[in-house]
Amino acid sequence: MASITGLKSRIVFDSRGAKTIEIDVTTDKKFSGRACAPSGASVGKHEAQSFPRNSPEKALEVLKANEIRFIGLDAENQKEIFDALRSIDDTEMYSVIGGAVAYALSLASLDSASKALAMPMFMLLKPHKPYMFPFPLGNILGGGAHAGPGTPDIQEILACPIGARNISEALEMNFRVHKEVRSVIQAKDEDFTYGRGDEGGWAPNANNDQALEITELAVKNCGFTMGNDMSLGIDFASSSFWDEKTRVYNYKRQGITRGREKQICYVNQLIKNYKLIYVEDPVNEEDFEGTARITKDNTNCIVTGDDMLVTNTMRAKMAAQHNACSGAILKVNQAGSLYDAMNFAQECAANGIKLITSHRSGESIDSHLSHIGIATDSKMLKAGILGGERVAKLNELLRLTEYDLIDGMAELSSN
Ligand code: 2PG
Ligand code: MG
Repeated sequence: MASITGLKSRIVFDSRGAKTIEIDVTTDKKFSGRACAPSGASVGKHEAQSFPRNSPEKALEVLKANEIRFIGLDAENQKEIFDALRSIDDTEMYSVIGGAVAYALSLASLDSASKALAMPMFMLLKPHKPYMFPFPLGNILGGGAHAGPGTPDIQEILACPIGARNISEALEMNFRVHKEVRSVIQAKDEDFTYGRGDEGGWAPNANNDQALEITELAVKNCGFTMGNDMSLGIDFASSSFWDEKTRVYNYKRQGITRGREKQICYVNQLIKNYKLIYVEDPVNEEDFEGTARITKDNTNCIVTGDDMLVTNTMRAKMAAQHNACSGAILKVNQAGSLYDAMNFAQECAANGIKLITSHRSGESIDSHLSHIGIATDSKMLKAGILGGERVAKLNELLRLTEYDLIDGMAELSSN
């Protein structure tokens, strides 16, 4: 056991320069663990609320008034941390203490326990083999809420190096494609300024279809065979351009709208044309039925809920009832604490829904995400592409090869 003997909390800034919360947890008076809460730009309606009344200061105030409740707890035991959080805040969305505190406290505790017990975080979360490396799902090109005007309405075009034999090769393949995408954009647009979105993907002046063509060409130019070495995916983040009043998907930047049926057709067509291995939030976050149709018609594609499931166990149950998703994004801060997120992971696994552990668009240089990806048997790790806060997670995967415990790359097709 690693007993919590001290807590320190502060306001710091994330990769977008927004205020967030960082917490240090000390165990046995000498082992210090740290975690910093990330934040999203495309936020699901049902996610945990980051801060009470949108105020990081208020969140710290609530934590400081209740610090004593965490002293003496076993830092490894996430249920104890969860119960203490719930003794302060029993609201559905952590609106009293805020999801940011729930996130940072639970991760910092585990980090500290990992140091006290001299065991990597992933082993504390999952004590037994098998361990596999998730495939890095690299954000190659994007738009939407992560980039400015003129960029695609689709939030992210993602690369997954399915033919990679090991994690190092996988990362290298994604970086190569990312670099080549820049050259392809440049050849088409001499005014391209090398602009990038929040997660490092290129942000060109291009519509959705052009963006996909650019990426496909870059994959070919690298000498990779689509569907063999490399596959593509898309995070539509479609709730961010779904207009509830007029009930259309408003592709503002492209100057067109699509109704529900047209959107489903468009998604199916893109999956077919580009042999997409992965689509995320292809329809709005409440359309379980539409997602179920896309899932049923595309058994070779991981149809994933992010804004739809918000790492919430009840939403995972709803998806299972509707047969709505073959994949689920796991973002701890959407759920609040690590305990909440691990429950969600169990629910997904029990229903044969594949997990994809994910960063947020606003991040820190923490690398805990990589441990969570391995411990939850995630098939993929969505961690952006470039920028110190993104590469921190990818490099941690490389460090973890030194444990000789991880048996290679995840099996993408099995459950
Ligand atoms: C997403 C994420 C990460 P955000 O939509 O999947 O890419 O973005 O953190 O802005 O929700
Ligand atoms: Mg998403």
